[in-house]
Amino acid sequence: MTHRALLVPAIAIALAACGRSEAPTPVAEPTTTSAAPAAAAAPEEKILNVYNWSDYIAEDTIARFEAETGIDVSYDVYDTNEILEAKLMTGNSGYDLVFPSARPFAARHVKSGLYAPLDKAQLTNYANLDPAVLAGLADFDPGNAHVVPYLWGTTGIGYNVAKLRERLGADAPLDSWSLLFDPATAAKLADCGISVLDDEQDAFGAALIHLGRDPNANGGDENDAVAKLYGAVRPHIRYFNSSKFIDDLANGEICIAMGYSGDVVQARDRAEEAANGVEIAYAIPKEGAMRWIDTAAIPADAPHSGNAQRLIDFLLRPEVGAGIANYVAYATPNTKALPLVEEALRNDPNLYPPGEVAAKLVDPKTLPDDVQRARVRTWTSIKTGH
Ligand code: SPD
Repeated sequence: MTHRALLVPAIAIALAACGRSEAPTPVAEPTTTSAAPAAAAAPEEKILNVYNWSDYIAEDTIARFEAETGIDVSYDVYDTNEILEAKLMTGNSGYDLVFPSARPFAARHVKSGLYAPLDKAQLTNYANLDPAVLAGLADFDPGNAHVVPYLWGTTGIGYNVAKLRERLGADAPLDSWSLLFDPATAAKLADCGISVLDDEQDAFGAALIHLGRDPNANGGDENDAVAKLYGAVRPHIRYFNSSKFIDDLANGEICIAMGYSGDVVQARDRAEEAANGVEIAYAIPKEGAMRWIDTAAIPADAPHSGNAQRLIDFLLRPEVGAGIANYVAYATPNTKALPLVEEALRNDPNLYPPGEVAAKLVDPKTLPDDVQRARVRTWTSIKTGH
């Protein structure tokens, strides 16, 4: 495997710093969704360019695929949907397989004709996918023609158990958004380090849930309410970033993070492996949390779409899907992989939430364009502090 970038590419960081995390200019009209199936009949050169979230695949997945197929994989990573979207909107990204979150990202990409239709005849393992998950994606992708569910999770709180107990006492609840949004509590945690995701959708969602509001509400005073909430704790937040918190939690550099479920568990595991005495836990706050699903899709201009199909099919194998779910601690939508997932993960209510926990989870909706743009503007000003 070639790593074009092991970490988030510098160009992506530069784009983000330049405010490219704002909603991109909408693509004018859907182009076409009736192009030829993704897998071309002619043999392709044995190359595949993959662009995935960081910390989102098992150590050996790509090496195994390369050994089996002889396809040389170049594997780049990003840590926000906005970075991926900016590349796709620019066109000619060179990527053959990407992993957008379903709503609103994959939904608007499908609408804009950014993805090639899948050739399901080539996807021999497609039937392994949970039909309920597929049905949940079909409203924006009729017939599940373009995107394949990859992994899902929630956005909650990762924390250093000892440092929070030291500062908040033995009886303080550690499963509440108040840890981040109550100014008095955040002030007590500021010295040991608070981080927040650079994820407008989930950061807004968490704030609105804390305020007892609907994370998908629009048309009211949500932007002002969210800006005010973050404004009150902004001095206590060390940084906004969606991947750095994993190592920082594991090393004890920060003590609390708004984080993605599997990433926090990876932080816990890294601390355990380092035997550094840091104990990390993940909580879905009792007030509720955002739940999301990430998908795999082939850009319409992918140079090696046939190879991308082969990797999708490989990822859908039960043992491969389970290997990934075990390694990254996110939930798999692959019903055949699920029994192969380690029991400790499968039975963890924070990772595979049972009914009563799931009832508190909120799935993001696609908001009207003007509402979305206003949210992104508000989010940018929250982060920059002006
Ligand atoms: N390190 C992998 C993180 C994946 C998060 N994807 C979903 C983001 C939803 N806002």
